[in-house]
Amino acid sequence: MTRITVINPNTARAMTAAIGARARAVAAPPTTVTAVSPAMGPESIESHYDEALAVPGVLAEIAAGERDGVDGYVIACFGDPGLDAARELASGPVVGIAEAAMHAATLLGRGFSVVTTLSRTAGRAWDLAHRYGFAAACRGVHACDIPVLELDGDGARETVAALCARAVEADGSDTVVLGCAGMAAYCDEIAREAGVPVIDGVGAATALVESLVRLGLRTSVRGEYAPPGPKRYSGLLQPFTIPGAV
Ligand code: 5HY
Repeated sequence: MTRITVINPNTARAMTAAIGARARAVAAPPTTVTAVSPAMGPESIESHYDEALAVPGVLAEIAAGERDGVDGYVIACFGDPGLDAARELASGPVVGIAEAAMHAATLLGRGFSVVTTLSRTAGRAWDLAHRYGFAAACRGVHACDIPVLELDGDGARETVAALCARAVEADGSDTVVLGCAGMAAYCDEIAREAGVPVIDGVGAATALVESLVRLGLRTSVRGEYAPPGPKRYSGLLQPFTIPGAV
């Protein structure tokens, strides 16, 4: 049995439940999916400050998963917060939803548009496209300016769907990447209206982690993702001390 933990880095429980439902809809038995939110962190992630403060909670969930023998992880926030640090802690694969969605998009078309939440998060999406090697494939990033926790509100789906259609026309792209885990619930509906593949990172990342585990592939422990060495952390971070610190 493959055990995947899908981490919603924000603390919005309803969003975690929706993310878990989407991941379970994609995973195939005998894979089991557990969706979690950290006990600490921002209620939503819409700024660099939010993202920085989400990372300790993500790492705490990875450490808990390692104690429990979890096979792989999804970081279900479009900024992929803590992804590299999580890979230093995890023995199995760790995949971020932005990373997964962008990879999937480039397998389905030559150029993709990202439709995200607030305009201030667009730079992060561009940064990730460059980091993951998709600067040329990312044709545009468009913000619907709906706050993360209002994406399940009246009219939000319609607003996102209309922006997806406009983005494809404006960018000349042939796929759309949804730039928030909170959009996962209406990915299929939007895809039917958009007329192009619309990729939700929660589903893409879950499928990727499941496939990597099935292939027997794990995070490399050589080089940059080697486990962190023994070290003391003080104050609120004391629980993150790496055993073996003198
Ligand atoms: C997300 N924030 O997927 C991102 C989206 C964003 O709380 N979950 C969040 O706007 O960056």
